[in-house]
Amino acid sequence: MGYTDPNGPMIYKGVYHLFYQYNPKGAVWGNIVWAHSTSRDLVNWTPQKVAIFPSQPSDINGTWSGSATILPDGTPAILYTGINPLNQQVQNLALPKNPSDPYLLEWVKSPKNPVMAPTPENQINASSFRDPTTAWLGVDGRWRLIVGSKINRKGLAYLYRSKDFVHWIKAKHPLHSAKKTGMWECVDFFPVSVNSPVGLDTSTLGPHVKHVLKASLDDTKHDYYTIGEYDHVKDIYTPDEGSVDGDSGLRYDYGKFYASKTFFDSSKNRRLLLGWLNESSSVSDDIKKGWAGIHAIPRVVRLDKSGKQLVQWPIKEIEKLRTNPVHLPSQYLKGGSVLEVPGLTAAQANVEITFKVSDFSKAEVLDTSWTNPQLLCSQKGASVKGSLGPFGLLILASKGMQEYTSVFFRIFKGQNKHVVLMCSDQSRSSLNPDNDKTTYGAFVDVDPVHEQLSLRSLIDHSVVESFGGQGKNCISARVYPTLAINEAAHLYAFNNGSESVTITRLSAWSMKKAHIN
Ligand code: DQQ
Repeated sequence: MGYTDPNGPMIYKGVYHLFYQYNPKGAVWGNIVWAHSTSRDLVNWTPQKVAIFPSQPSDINGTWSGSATILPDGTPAILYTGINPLNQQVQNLALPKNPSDPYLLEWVKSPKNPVMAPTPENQINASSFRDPTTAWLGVDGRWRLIVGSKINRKGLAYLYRSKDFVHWIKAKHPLHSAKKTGMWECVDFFPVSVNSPVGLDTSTLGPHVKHVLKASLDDTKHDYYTIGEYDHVKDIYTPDEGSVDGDSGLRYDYGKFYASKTFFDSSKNRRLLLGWLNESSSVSDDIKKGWAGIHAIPRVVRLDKSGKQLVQWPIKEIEKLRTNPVHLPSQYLKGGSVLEVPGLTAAQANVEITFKVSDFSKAEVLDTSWTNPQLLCSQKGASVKGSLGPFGLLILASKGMQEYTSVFFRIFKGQNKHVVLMCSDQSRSSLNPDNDKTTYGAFVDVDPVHEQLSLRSLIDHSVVESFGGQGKNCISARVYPTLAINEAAHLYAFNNGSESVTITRLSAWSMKKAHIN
């Protein structure tokens, strides 16, 4: 069975709902329906019956991604992309059959569908018009939402407005567009607070609010975002200076993470991010194992103090799976040394490690041509000795080190500050040659002279989700060890630099199994 994009996440009457693009017939993409799961804690999930499936002309060839909006009377409405008999992408509305049911098992499609469609007048490209967002309510009482598209290589977010949520009119101008970015899939648009960590309802406007626009770029299969200003009178979004559109801009995650979507969790005043982690195994291995595609652990997203990027952190609820804590005392980790974290089910664990570096005199100089962090991480993998780093974790490691995934830092001397590189190196993760073992990496905006360097990794058999610099940098990887499995998996801290570093904190927990589908 295969699944991909998270769709329509919401909380309704105390129940979290997650729908997702699902192929009931196999571990590959196809036959797409909206499968449905519910949860009270975002950790343990109950599968429900398929919520939305092809049944009308406006979706007979597919029920693709979309979003939920909670209307002012509390009713949730779903807008999703349907594929019509001409294989055109159109937008459809569905409402719950019985709004008093907190599980929202039955959905009724609007007789007015499709509610947005490409026409000769609007000139929308009918094969690139999909994934409506959660709508927000303007001060003029009209709803707004965006739908991703492209015109040649220009990616864009068409803006639609509606008074009644049923009749939608395309605005003259898109909310935003950017040249040479290709198709924008699964766009997301939401406010973030400038001076508070709390999340905001999607319709929030105000002086202390910035907006985030995210596009899943079909060309690169990564989720990119900018931070900027939303002019709610002109209905135009402008990224801040230095907030770059497209594939040289910021990413939610520098590993695998796609087609993500946020929602406002009104029960805890936070904005949560859900994303799809696809496989790094071969299609034939996916078919053999019978499933493909998982979702990342939900993350809280907020604006960083700098105002220049988001920070993300796994939801607090995941901590209830923690068991058997292991806390190691603060200690030096000499250059060339390895330290096992004992007493863990290392194949299913949560580890938090913090490093302090005191002597920067030997830091390698950052060559001005090293501008691509992912490339730098693959050239300077875990086995390449440095001076300040690589130091970090060896995850899902076999006893003889035939297999391991390493997540680590390197510190360089830049022009007028030190530069921290964070890498997730999968090159030795498995003896199976058929996996994609690309190394991932990104620079982390922390000053190692004044701040300690923290790393948290959530490990779950084939998944390693790592958060560097308190969530300033996230890298998720899929790995398929053949030896380092279950009880044979180990976890180590390591330092392969010439200089010592201090581990000021090392806490790890085995993680219990959650109830999932
Ligand atoms: N997946 C859906 C589309 C979306 C794409 C189809 C992104 O709606 O653009 O399954 O992964």
